[in-house]
Amino acid sequence: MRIDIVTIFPEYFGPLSVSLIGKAAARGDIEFYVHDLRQWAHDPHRTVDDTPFGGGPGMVMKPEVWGEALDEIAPPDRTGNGPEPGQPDRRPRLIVPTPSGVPFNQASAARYTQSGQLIFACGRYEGIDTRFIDEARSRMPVDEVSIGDYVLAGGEAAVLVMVEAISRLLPGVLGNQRSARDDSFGGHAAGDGPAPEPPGGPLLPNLDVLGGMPGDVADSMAGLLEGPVYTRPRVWRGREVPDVLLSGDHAAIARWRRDAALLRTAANRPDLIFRAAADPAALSRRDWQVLSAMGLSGVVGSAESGPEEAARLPAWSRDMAH
Ligand code: JEB
Repeated sequence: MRIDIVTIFPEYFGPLSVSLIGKAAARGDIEFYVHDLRQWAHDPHRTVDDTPFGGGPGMVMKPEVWGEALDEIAPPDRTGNGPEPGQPDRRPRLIVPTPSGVPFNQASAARYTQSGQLIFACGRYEGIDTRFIDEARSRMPVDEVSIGDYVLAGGEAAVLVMVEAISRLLPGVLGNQRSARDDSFGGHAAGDGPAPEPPGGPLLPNLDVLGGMPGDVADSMAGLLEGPVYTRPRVWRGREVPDVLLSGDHAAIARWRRDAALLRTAANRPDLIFRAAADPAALSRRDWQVLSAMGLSGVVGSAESGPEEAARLPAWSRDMAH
């Protein structure tokens, strides 16, 4: 995959030469091109911003500079035509981080691994003149995305986050292909190929649009956060590793991990419990008993077990789930 990044702070992307992503880039599995936007500004001061029409605070990035950058990185003739019918869209895709974008998530990351070229446009100030986005959209797929509900000073940090989430899904980038699939949020490695839906339909939030792996341990945990993990020593500062993890009883270990994942999910992300509750296949009778025993993150106190428990989850979790 080729990744182009346009920014007024190219130094910000030094971390891309570090760790697994750096090694993948050194091998040529990912090609990074970090461009200084100011190379497309032609005045003596290399100006990239101007005052907003209509007034208001701050500055807005000029469309001409961004337009020239895109013309050079993705020439119009390479981007104008859509994909062949039935073929994946291999055109370069422009990704513009913005606080008003659609949420970027694990499914977005998995989808982006299918592109041959991603172009990230890092805004600063109050953002980029919207006519640049409109122009780009007439030439190629464009996504305005947000990495979360907080306000950054520019797109650079968001691009580092997205590039890391995407890169670790590329074949050969992650040392251990398995761990990309076993994560919370059901990521998988690109090139794993499609997988059948689990019985009862896709589990939530396995938002992985490309499918999971049959027989994958992640399948049993799809829709839940990861539970706690332990390594040696068996006792550290008086704190013991739970005996079941040393028992060699694989069924008991799987059940213990499932319970721990349920408890942590109910405590930290009740919205995910609510979503799982809407899927008849997602939670077993035993799962419901575990949730009831803890009072569904302290919200449900009943001993009954079944989807009716979901009605007791906080209203905000219902909103988040939809
Ligand atoms: C991304 C950006 C700014 C209004 C206020 C401040 C370019 N989750 C996110 N939060 N903030 C950003 C983001 C993402 N993705 C983000 C790009 C830019 C913030 N700003 C500052 C813009 N508009 C400028």
